[in-house]
Amino acid sequence: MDGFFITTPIYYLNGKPHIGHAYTTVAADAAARWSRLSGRPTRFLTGTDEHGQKVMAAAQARGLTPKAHCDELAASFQAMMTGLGVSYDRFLRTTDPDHEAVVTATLQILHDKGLLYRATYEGWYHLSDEVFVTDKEVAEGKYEKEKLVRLTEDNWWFKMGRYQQALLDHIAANPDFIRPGMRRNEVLGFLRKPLNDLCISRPRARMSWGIPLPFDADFVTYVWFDALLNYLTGVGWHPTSPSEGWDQWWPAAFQLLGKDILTTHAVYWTTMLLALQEACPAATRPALPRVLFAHGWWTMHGEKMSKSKGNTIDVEGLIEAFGRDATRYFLLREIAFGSDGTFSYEAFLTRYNADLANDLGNLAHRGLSMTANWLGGVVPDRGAWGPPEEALVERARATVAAFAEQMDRMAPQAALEAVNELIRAGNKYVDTEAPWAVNKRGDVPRLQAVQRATLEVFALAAALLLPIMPTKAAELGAKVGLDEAALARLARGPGDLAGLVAGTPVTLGEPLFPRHREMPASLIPAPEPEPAPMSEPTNLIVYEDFAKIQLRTGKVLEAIRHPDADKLLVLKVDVGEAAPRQIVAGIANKFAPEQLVGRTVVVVVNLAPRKLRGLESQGMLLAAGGDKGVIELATVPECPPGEVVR
Ligand code: ME8
Repeated sequence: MDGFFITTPIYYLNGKPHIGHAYTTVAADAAARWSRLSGRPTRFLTGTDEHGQKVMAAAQARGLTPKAHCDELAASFQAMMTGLGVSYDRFLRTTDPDHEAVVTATLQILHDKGLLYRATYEGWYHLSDEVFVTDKEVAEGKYEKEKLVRLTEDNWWFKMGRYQQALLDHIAANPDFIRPGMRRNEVLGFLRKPLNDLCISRPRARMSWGIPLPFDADFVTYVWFDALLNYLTGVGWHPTSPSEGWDQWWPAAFQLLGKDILTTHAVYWTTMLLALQEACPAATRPALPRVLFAHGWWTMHGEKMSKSKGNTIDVEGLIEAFGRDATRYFLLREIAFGSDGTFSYEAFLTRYNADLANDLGNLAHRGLSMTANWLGGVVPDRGAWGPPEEALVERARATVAAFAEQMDRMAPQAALEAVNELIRAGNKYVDTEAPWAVNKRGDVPRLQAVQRATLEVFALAAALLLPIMPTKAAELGAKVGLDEAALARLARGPGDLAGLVAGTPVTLGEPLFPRHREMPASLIPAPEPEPAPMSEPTNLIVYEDFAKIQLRTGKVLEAIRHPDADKLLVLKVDVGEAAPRQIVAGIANKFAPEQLVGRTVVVVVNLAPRKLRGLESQGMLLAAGGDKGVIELATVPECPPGEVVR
């Protein structure tokens, strides 16, 4: 049987993981678990992207070597995944030796085939995105001017442009290659312009944290060229000495990604594979993945949640408050895979209470407690099973079919909606059949049928929830005597409500999804204190006191988040001295790092250096806003750096 291989992007180690990373990973995990339920050999790859400018800058800001920094942060991504019960088969780090070997060998084979060349680039370069930007893109205003520098530089290039037509042909022949359809159209739009070649190196003199080019010691590999190859390393591929069985996994069934990295996958990655088809011996020619699925973004207050904006939701807090399975459930149930969605704690609470505490909780309670009270606490015979139960069977069959179809097409939200409907139908059935009335009139065969049908619906719902809420689903199943293997059979079965064994004891136990009336206090941001009325200044100083403070204009050259403090940014500021100063400023609540680069600010330059959360700050910026926090920075836009301010 062909294997099922699914991947997530590998995440940059320039900050701690957040809900966005959890999202893609949990979606892939649910798909992998669903595939495993059918007995299909399944492989699930995730990991971390560790080379390049962003990661190097983050490490430098913490005074750590890139490797030490990455070891620490990779562990925090692994911990996030463990916390969410993610069942990856490999967590690949791009600093792993087998990956570095694959990158080196791939570069060599493409070089030998004449698909790489060295040439001088003259033009715009975007510092934080690490991309070369055309004059046209600059004219179109696609990039913020402050982050662009003019560069003349020798580099190695991949002949990407020559695969443009092949890529277009592939997209035309495989309508599901890029999903959803709107993303496919975006890529087609992008490919209407001539496709340029891709710069795949960075001069070691400028950026040394990368895999060396095997044929030119002056360069390291561009981080995206290195990172994308992880998908092949992850199955044991190598251009000349692959592991046996790599082609059981490749091509991937699904490669999941956020819409932010659509072009790098649909264009760079795909053309890299096309080039490898040209350069590799027959045995290692990699096909194109079956589906590239670009999902939407979680936003907060209308903005993409991201490490650089600092508006992220902490996964750990949610897990602590609601449990891993409810967190997984919310992420996959709340928005359609492919669309954007707004994260709010209110929405989390509403969804949790409505679907899990109420609907599922009710069905469990009714099935289990009435069986315990009136039928000796064991799964009853089918008794006087009749038309209402048969109608429920029809319903269950349709649910199982819909669930499978939606999971297979990577639509977990629609799959879960089908389960919700089954649960609601089960509750409605109980309302209509009123087992309390049946019990009252002493009709045991009917009572048996109603309780058995209710428990069967409950068991089937638990089975279908297995890939989404693995821990809770197993606990739910255990209440009616089903182990995971039995649940898996039910999930993949016909849905004929015949999964339970009469006579098996049932356990009511504690509710698995207790109702939460309000969000736990730990997750709610503290209210802002009332501003104190402005008072007249009291402690007057003389001019000589003021003159002690040396102020100078400074241009912000770089800005990144402090790796260990949410409120702090770490800036490199040119104040007219030989080297820029590092200034740590408590302004992350107000500004994203990229908003600051290029601004000319006012710096106190004779403040004694001090350490803020482990990083030395060599000065201070002036800003407006009192105890309530920064409102705006004092800036002098037209002024060169290093001027005295008085
Ligand atoms: O791009 N909503 O890494 P990255 C939904 N290293 N998903 C989100 C999200 C959000 N607000 N924020 C992040 C990189 N993601 C590269 C990838 S692959 C060879 C190299 C998820 O750390 C989403 O999957 O910036 C997105 O594509 C990914 O995290 C980006 O993670």
